[in-house]
Amino acid sequence: MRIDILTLFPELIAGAFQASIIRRAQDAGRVQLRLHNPRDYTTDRHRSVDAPPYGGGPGMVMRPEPWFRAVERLRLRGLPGRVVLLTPQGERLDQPRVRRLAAEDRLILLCGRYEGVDERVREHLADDEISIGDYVLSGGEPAAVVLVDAVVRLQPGVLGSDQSALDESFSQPLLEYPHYTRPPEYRGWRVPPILLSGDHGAIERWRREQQLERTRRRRPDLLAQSAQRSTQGA
Ligand code: 6GU
Repeated sequence: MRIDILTLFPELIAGAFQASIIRRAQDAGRVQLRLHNPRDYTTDRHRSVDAPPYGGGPGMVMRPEPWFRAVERLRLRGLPGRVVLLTPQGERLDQPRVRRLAAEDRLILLCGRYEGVDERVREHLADDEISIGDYVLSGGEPAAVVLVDAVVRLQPGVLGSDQSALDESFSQPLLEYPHYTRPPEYRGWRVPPILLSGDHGAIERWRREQQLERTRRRRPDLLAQSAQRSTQGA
């Protein structure tokens, strides 16, 4: 999979791609990540990427030309790609959408700044508009890192075992059971004895109960969703 990211601040993102799973996925050739700056696609002397809003009001708005030029240039080489604008006004990112995006051959991510992007970019360039939650970021860059991480770890061969992606929270969708490792007692806090019992059936039942109990307490909305899905037969 190939992911192109357009941002005025590539340095906000670059570091996140240089360690751990995203780094390994690139090294293994599972994913190609490229950063581009819309400023490099301006045509005026001042390389201007924003301007005051028509109709007045505070702040600046990002002009459409650099975005269109950049995307059109990128598309001259390779697959067209799905264009995703990261904006607090987008639809909320969740695991089903992550799965759909992960199945694309190419994504082109546009990182808006909070003050706004000319409406013509949304209307005529973006295929999707995505937000990562109900809070305000100064720009789409952290959201792009979140999206890339979520999508890259679903690429075949990226996680140690393909099972790890399936088992986790939101694929089911229940929260994870609690995990423990050595030592069996730390500062007086013991690992639940059942995990040391060797009784695999009992361990599996305990983990399932923990998942349900945790989800009921912390995220009852997830249980409501999965109940809804099962009555819809989906
Ligand atoms: Cl994608 N952008 C901004 N600026 N704020 C956000 C967001 C995106 N998602 C949540 N908050």
